[in-house]
Amino acid sequence: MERLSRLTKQFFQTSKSRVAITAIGASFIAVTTSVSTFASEANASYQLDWTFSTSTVASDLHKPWGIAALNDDLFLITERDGKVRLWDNKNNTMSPADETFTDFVFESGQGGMLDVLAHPNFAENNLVYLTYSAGHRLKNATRLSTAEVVLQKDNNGKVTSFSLKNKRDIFTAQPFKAATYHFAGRLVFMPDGTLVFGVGDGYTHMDKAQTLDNHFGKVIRINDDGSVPADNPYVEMAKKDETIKPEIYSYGHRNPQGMYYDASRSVLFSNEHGPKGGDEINIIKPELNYGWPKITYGIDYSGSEITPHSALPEMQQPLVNWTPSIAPSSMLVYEGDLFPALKGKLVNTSLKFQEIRVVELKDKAKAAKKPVQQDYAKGPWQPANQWTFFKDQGERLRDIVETASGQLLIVTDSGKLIRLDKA
Ligand SMILES: [Ca+2]
Repeated sequence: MERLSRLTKQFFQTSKSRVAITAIGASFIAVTTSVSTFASEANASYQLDWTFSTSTVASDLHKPWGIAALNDDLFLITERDGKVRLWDNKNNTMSPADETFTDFVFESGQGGMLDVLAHPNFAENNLVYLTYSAGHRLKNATRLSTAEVVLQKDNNGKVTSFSLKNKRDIFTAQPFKAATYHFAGRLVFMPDGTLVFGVGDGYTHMDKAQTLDNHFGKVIRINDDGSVPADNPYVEMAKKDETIKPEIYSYGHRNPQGMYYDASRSVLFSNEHGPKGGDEINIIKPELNYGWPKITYGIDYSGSEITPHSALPEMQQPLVNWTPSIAPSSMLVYEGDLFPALKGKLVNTSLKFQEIRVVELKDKAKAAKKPVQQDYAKGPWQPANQWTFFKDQGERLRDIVETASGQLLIVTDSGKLIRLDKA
């Protein structure tokens, strides 16, 4: 913490101002554009040359949590009370909220409307997936529903409004619990068409992350209709023991946040919240135990020890261990050409550290120029340099998505939608 605070003071922003975008539509505002040219370096041996302009294109969202592309120009944004907005990134317009989900979403503590993701065949089926906490204070759970997006367009084909219809619940984490912590919920489609997402340990159910008779502290994998894929790791076990949950893909998680399938490496990445210290990036593989709460590099918020172990046999070590905790919230692997410096790097958003944390991975086999012993989960990948950007915004960054042209869109807890573009 000490070292990072010191380093972030080196961060500065140039004062170059750019033209603000004209406001269009009901609730669109565009505030500033400035150019950020330098980052403080978390533990880097070279400077990452990432220069970008920053525009706050909306600032009246209610605790936005998820943002997802429907196509090149349109994005859905969830708000914690269950409302959903449509952002037109070409015309810079924000729709009025759709309220289909507000009666079904339990907004309290860390709960509420969570993530949104479009079906890979969205252009044909208009389907989106939404996660949220359902229930009430004494009995709640992470739930996943689908809905169809209906777009109304004017004569020029420009979208004028949207609505959601045919809400259908396809997964509810079991069992229900009390209290309103650790729901996880970020969604990702795998290349085989299955849908993967985390369910948190519920905070008061951390020990259940180690057993297969519940969904707490798990990464879940289901088909796009909610059914269980036949090749899930515990399907056969569940046939013999009905207490086993066949939706489980991996276990021993605390509160998974960002999830991203990196097609170039054929790897599923996730970051997750540790307790005080011990935040992690993991490469997620089926049937593996990621250790929580038997192993962790963190301690309890009270300062007491959760476990004496940071490593045990048959439990995965994190790919990246962030101690102190940066509180990651989402992640992507940058694939675009707009910011060449970011290509192939892990771009993580942070709540507590209020920054974008860029992580470089190194292929150790390539570095050694010969085959090396590979870990089943991690393959040849190991973390190299890390850099911190965006600290000057003073915002808890909640979700990030890359547009077709390589821009980055970020939503913040204070209600902003910020666009990073070429400087
Ligand atoms: Ca772990």
